[in-house]
Amino acid sequence: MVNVIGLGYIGLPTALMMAAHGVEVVGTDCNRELVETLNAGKTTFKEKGLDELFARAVAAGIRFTDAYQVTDTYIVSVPTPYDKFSKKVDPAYVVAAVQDVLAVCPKGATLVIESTVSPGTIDKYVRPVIEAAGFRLGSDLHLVHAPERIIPGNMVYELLHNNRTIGADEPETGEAVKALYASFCQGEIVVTDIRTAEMTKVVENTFRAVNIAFANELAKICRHDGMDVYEIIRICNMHPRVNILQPGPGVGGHCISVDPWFLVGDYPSLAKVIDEAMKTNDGMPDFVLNRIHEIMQQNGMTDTARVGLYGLTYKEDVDDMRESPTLQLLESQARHLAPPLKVYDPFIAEDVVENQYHDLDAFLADVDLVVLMVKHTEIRQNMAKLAGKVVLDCHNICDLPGVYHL
Ligand code: SAJ
Repeated sequence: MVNVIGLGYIGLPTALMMAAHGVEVVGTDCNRELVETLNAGKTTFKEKGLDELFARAVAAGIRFTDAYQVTDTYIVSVPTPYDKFSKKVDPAYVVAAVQDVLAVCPKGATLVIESTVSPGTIDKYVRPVIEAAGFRLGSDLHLVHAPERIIPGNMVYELLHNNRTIGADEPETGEAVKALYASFCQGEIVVTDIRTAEMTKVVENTFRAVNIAFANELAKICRHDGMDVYEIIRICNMHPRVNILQPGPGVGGHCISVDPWFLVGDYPSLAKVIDEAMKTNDGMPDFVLNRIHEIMQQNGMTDTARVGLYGLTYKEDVDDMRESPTLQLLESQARHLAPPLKVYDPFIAEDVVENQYHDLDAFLADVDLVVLMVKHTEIRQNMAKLAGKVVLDCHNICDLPGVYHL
């Protein structure tokens, strides 16, 4: 039996996927309300294919509880926040979960950490806790790091098809955990050591962050001299060895906007390109704010103009607002005297900010300048409704005449 600890964005789909593929799974989370919701037959966030997967897992016998189980395999998938000032990972939740596992687990069990951690975290924070509890690593407890790689918005597909990395101290343990993941994973599963697994995960997200920062910097250069950044990137990407990502209003989410900072925090004098890239991405909401003011001036709009932000989530078609560029922009805007911004997002049902709307038509009826912060499918399907508005399109998705870009 596998006990999955932490039933959030990664732990829940992983637990469900294993259960749906014949593994006996118990999901544990310290949040009782979350456990009750799952036990009432409801998922806790929106994700393509998740409800169907949930139904399959429940039919296969998955259970949810707040209690840690006595079993031979544990998968820890709890959050790893980072300290905004030191830029270092905060391993407190991982360490607490490991301690709770150690309190119940039999000798010889395997403990898999799925949470993303900065390179060296397992050596520095996890091994000492295990040894202090009287467990000998490699015999009393087998330690593994299997970082997740699935992208919100396409998690269920990617769980099935992505390649995976398993870092283990002993190759036999790595192979055993590989067999467990192979119960559902159709991708290649590479077995390596723990430190390498930690590093690869953070490097993958850092590569994407730096590439996006490059696109964002190009957008600024092109804006400065009136060039079309999208056309330039499109043509460059026709070269067989060039693949530039897209500029945007900022980089959000709990991964690309966080993980690269671990490297900056741990190697401040070495991680120069990464540091600059992260600052470029973090500066994008302010860049958008400046664009809003420029466009208002160009259209003779005064400070009483009605300006609306379309989108609150960190990216399209998810309900996750962590590190959202829109929230960052609103925080910056609050420091200025300009008029309050109106906000709407079809994925956010509860009121989280001031002047928030819950209906697209009502929102559009109340704004003159619309800023497309997120490219949700909903707005792509309703572009015609933007006719007659001044539009700042931060994702190059609107083909109405006269639209402004980054
Ligand atoms: N973004 C751009 N331009 C782009 C692509 C993305 O501005 O061309 C922005 C998005 O709008 C969003 C942010 O970047 O605000 C991050 O979105 P994302 O879709 O690039 O990535 P995440 O954070 O949802 O998921 C990433 C993925 N990592 C990689 O692709 C290397 C995913 O595979 C990881 O599993 C996930 O991080 C994670 O959990 O670490």
